[in-house]
Amino acid sequence: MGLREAIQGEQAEPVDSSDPILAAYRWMLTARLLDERLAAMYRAGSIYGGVFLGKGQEALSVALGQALCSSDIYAPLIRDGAGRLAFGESIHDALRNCLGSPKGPMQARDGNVHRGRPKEGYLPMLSHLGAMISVVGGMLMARRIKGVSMGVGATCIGDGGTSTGAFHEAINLAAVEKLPLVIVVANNHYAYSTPTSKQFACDSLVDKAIGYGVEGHCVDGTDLIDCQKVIGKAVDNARSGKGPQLVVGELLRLCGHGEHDDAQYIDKALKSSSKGRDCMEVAENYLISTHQVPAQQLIEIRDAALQAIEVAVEAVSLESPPQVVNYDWCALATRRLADPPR
Ligand SMILES: Cc1ncc(C[n+]2csc(CCOP(=O)(O)OP(=O)(O)O)c2C)c(N)n1
Ligand SMILES: [Mg+2]
Repeated sequence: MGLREAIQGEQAEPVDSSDPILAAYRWMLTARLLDERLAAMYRAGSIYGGVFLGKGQEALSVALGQALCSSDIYAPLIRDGAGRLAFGESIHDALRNCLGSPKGPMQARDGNVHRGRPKEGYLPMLSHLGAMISVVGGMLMARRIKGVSMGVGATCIGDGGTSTGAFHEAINLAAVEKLPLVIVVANNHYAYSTPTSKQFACDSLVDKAIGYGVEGHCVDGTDLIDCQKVIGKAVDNARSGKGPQLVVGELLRLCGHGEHDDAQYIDKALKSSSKGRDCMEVAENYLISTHQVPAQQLIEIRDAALQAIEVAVEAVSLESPPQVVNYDWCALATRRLADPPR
């Protein structure tokens, strides 16, 4: 059973397979509005820990979530709200993690970033910095050894994450094993406040692909249409036996590292360059001027997304808090967490 079937009834939006561009826009917008709502709740003191947003990365993120099938493996990172919705996560589940509801996929153990449903091939991240590549690679190897259909395994990483040993070891082994693995790098030009010039010396991150013997692709991460085309091709390549694919999206994080960070260190020239474009505005302009979608329809999509978020906020806020004293602190791998109660 895929994620979408497992959470039936709580999806953000129905899938509009007749128009994948409009479907992607819905998920991007819902993710952006949900992020804004989470930031407001964090500032109001309703969310403990951190809140990390994906503002500016929605086009790249959604294109991967949308290119996958429900039987594939998907390991998103902290800025992948749009991809999560496209893969089938519900707004309710996203909120449950942040608000500490035991009905959430991680049963109130974790904050907004570590959430998933492993049984459905939707993995909670261990770390932002490269750990998930080897987890996805390991799951693909397990499927191969068991002789079950492998599908595609996909994960995301930041520019900073590509400098870690975890990244190197995992992509190297995936290449040797010719795994159907897609790694999407969101090059937002900063790892927290460290610029790319202090992270690596190659001209472009995609240059790393050839060193590992994998296929590399560049994409304008601010352009939904380009993201859908390039990531769609990378996923098709992996599915048809061409081995691991590395996709590097150029964009900018349009917010701080987390909501505690004002991002004043981001270079002004970069902000006003094409990399600093807001992918939501780029998508809206395309939808209206080229895709012939009436502006009124976009307003209706926004209203519907806002309403869906408010309905979910109200419902999840009423869910009982965890009874920590009586809680059975069994490990993640046990059946109870892998299959949370509905
Ligand atoms: C081993 C380790 N060191 C440091 C951190 C703290 N940390 C989390 S994300 C991050 C920056 C990651 O930058 P990048 O990979 O470019 O991703 P981005 O935040 O830009 O999406 C850091 C330093 C961590 N989680 N794990
Ligand atoms: Mg970064």
